[in-house]
Amino acid sequence: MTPAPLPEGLPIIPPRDSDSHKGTFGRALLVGGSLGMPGSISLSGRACLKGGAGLVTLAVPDAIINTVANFEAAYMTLSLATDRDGRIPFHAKACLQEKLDQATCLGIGPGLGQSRGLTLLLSELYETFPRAMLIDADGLNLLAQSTCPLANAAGERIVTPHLGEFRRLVGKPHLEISAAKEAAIQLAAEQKVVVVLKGPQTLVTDGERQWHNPTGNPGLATGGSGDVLTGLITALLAQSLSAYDAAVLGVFLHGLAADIAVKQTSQPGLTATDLLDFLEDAWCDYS
Ligand code: NPW
Ligand code: AMP
Ligand code: MG
Repeated sequence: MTPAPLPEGLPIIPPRDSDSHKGTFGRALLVGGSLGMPGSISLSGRACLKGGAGLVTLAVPDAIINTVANFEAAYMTLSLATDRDGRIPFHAKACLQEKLDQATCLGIGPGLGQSRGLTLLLSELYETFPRAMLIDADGLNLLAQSTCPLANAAGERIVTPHLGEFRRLVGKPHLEISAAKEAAIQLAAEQKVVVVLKGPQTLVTDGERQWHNPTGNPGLATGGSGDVLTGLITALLAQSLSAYDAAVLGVFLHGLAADIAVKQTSQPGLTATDLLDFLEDAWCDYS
């Protein structure tokens, strides 16, 4: 069947040059995972590869390194020693430094958990990492607890909250979706970040532009689907898209993969792991 025409305003990625190599498509660094949640960052990692990043490294707590490494052979892993609570401590930044220096972009948060040390680490990375950085899941909860103003960023920043996470981020526990969309536009404009407010018809905004995403379906209402989105947008950052373009194209392809997937899996039968296998179909419809 012929795919539907692409909507106006969708960012275009040019075809790959025949002389390109893996370095051309960027080095993505993903930080996350904890005991009980090794799957989240693994899903992000594979999505990042399927999103086209040239090299992907996952930095995870030592307790889950084998589980994460066994999920996918094509990404690299960096094992981080944890504190007594099983959380990555603030001083892990020293172990991350070499990878941070090499990274084209950084994605942080899926399954990370929360602690005082992690709040300090996330704030430090937010304020000092000089290239694009995406913050999701527990990374958003840490940001909500941090005293670091969102505007204090050393590079482009994307936050990808669902409504519950957005309410925590702005400290308004009763915000309804329409008010949240207005607040997201205001937050993006005031703090100079890209906000991806996830849900049905995900909103992407940089405060000036808004993208109301037309793809996706309730099959995505399943654990781990947001973690896949994190990896996908991070992959697009690795390929040098601007933060806004990476977020728009990421949510579009993520939803499109789900729309293609449910024709085979049904909505209840779709899992985040299945979704990864349909990202390639989404790319085919896009190109
Ligand atoms: P309620 O009561 O359900 O209506 P949390 P999380 C509310 C990791 N994961 N979409 C909701 O309200 C993530 O990466 C690991 C969603 C509830 O009060 C995170 O690190 C997996 N929620 C961590 O788990 C697979 C909405 O928000 C709260 C909402 C926690 O992330 C799963 C839920 O938010 C998961 O990805 C909306 N549109 N609107 C793995 N395999 O390792 C309101 N809410 O508590 O931050 O939980 O999103 O599951
Ligand atoms: P998370 O809650 O972080 O796992 O993210 C869930 C992902 O699934 C986001 O990309 C949402 O936009 C998407 N999603 C969840 N529910 C729906 C829905 N009913 N329709 C379309 N997309 C959805
Ligand atoms: Mg999530």
